[in-house]
Amino acid sequence: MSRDTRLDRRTFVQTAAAATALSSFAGCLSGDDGGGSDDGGDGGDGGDGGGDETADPAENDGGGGSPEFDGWFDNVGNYDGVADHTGESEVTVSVGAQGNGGAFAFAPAAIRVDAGTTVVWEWTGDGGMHNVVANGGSFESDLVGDSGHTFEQTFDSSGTVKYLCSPHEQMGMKGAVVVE
Ligand SMILES: [Cu+2]
Repeated sequence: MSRDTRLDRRTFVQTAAAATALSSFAGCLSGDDGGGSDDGGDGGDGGDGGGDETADPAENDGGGGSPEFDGWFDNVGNYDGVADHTGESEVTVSVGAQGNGGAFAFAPAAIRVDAGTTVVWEWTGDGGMHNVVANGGSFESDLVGDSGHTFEQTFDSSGTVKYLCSPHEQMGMKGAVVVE
């Protein structure tokens, strides 16, 4: 009786130990391989989805921030919205007004006018030599530094015209005319 019982227990223990060792061994192998590749796959998919979702709002925010100017005024210190000059046949913009670390500004930087309005840029004489150059080259003034010098342009078609001063563009001497 007792011998049989001992034998049965030893057999059981050995079998159980072997089974445990085997299943642990197999479990480790299958766990590492299966778990590793599954996690990698899921992580990759999640990364792709996150990237797409992040990119779309960024584009929307950029467009919504300044839809008319596409970041044109991002480095223009004296930009303060669009000055409404509709209803006027002639509008004057200062060239060499204070701003952007010296007399390196157009003022107002952005104006809204009716189609057919003549814009007259008038040099203050401050800040050295300036010019008025359309972004895209549709018009360009002389490069001068004289107080009282003027340059004019009549805007007949609606749309937004961006312009800059060549020597001081990088400092933020830029402007825009929004033609209704
Ligand atoms: Cu300038």
